[in-house]
Amino acid sequence: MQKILNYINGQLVEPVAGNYIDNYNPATGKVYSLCPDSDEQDAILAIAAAKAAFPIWSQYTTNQRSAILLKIAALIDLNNDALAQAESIDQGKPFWLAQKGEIPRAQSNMHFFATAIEHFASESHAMGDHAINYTLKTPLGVVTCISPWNLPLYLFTWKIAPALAAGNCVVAKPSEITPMTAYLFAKICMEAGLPPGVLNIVQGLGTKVGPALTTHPDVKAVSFTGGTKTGEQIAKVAAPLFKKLSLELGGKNPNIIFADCDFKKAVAESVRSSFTNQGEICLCGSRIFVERSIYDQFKTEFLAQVANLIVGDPLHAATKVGAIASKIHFEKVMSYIALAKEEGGQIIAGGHAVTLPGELSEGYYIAPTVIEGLAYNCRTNLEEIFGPVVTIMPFDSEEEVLQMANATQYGLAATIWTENVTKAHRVAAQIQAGIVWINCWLLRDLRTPFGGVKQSGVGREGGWEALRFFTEQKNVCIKLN
Ligand code: TXE
Repeated sequence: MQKILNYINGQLVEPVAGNYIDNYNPATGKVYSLCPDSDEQDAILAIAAAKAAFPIWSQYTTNQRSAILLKIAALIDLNNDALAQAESIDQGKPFWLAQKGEIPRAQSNMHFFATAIEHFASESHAMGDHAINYTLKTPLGVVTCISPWNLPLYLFTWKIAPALAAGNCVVAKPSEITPMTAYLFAKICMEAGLPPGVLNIVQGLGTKVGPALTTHPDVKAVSFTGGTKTGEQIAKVAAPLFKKLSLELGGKNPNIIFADCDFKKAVAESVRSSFTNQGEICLCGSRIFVERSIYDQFKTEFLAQVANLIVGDPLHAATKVGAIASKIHFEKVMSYIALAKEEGGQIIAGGHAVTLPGELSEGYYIAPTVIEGLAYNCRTNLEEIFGPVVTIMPFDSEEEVLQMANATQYGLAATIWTENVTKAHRVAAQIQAGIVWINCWLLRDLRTPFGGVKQSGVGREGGWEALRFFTEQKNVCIKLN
């Protein structure tokens, strides 16, 4: 049985206590590897290694740091298909999604910040001829990056790249549900010549290693992506210690379809935004609001396309919906389908688990599910399900749909379909969200600020925002005469 290892001080090492947890392949429901069951000792070793490496790494020029990060990006590209297969087996997503989307995005994350850092300059402000200010941007020191199981390598590198580029040393904690590609990434970093201790990866349960990674005095910042509840726990322990915090949390995103939309595009893209990655993307549009005059037509066409989505072996090219990432999450999603029925919803597509033949018979599969007839403010429409489940409902006015869309505790993303540009801008301005897509979904420019409002998180990632988060700014003012 393959043993995944921690990556500490430039070495692939066993957890100090020698304990491991089973790592499942969600497509088969079988254990296929072992993940280190690290504890506080491992976290402390990793933090110490990062601290020891910081004087060296922070003194590298941006060009030297950039060169190593570019090598890592090139090696991700070289290993794209192997990483994609590992990701698909570990997380349950279709191989083609990892191969064409997520692993190339991990490469882009590394490449983007390897080049951005070369243009992240200090600023100066002259006060007439009697004084001048300059603002230095210096790395923080040791930072921790904690990532979830839905887009494992994609989100892992999204945090690590800016942190390293800015000159910090990192202790990273991938999800215990999807440890594999972080382990393969460690090997890539060793091959690229990343100096020992600059990046350290501690595998295992967040509840076990998390507290040390979020409260240790040498940790200057915590960048977290995951559930809102866990974000709350981390904030509770890290905020009183005045650590910088970036929290990217859950979402319950509205997908608003006006009658004057490009109908064909709106339907096709709504199928994509509902069920890509089994709906396990916090940016998915899980609440579909359709203007009443086209509601029946949209619903008919939408359901026809949903019916064509093949639930299958994640490694098969025809599969559109793979396995749910874990048994626990499978049960959570199924419980929300049951709740929707209790709340008076009608299941108009899916609504059940799928049993596949042969060695996949014990895998975790759920049919793409569409539910109508629910109140906009029932639990099913307010709480994050994070699976292949969407609700659909009509609306009669802009005011009504804005009130329903903004009714949740979340505010991450929103999608608006209309060909009326004035309406698009007006509605986008009133949606409570950090990201709004108009006539598209998940179209990403890495320079843009990424993050949510309300209980979808605090802070922004991406572009200069990420580099600002991972640096301190010091203003020096010099009197000239
Ligand atoms: O979260 P958890 P999950 C959200 C998504 C969903 C959730 C899925 O909407 O709600 O994340 O991720 C570690 N101290 N987003 O269920 O449990 C844990 O080991 C320190 C939003 O995995 O929060 C794992 O590595 N760490 C996002 C990580 O936290 C702890 C995009 C996340 O686990 C910990 C993706 C603790 N006490 C998912 N407890 C966005 N907005 O971009 C757990 N962990």
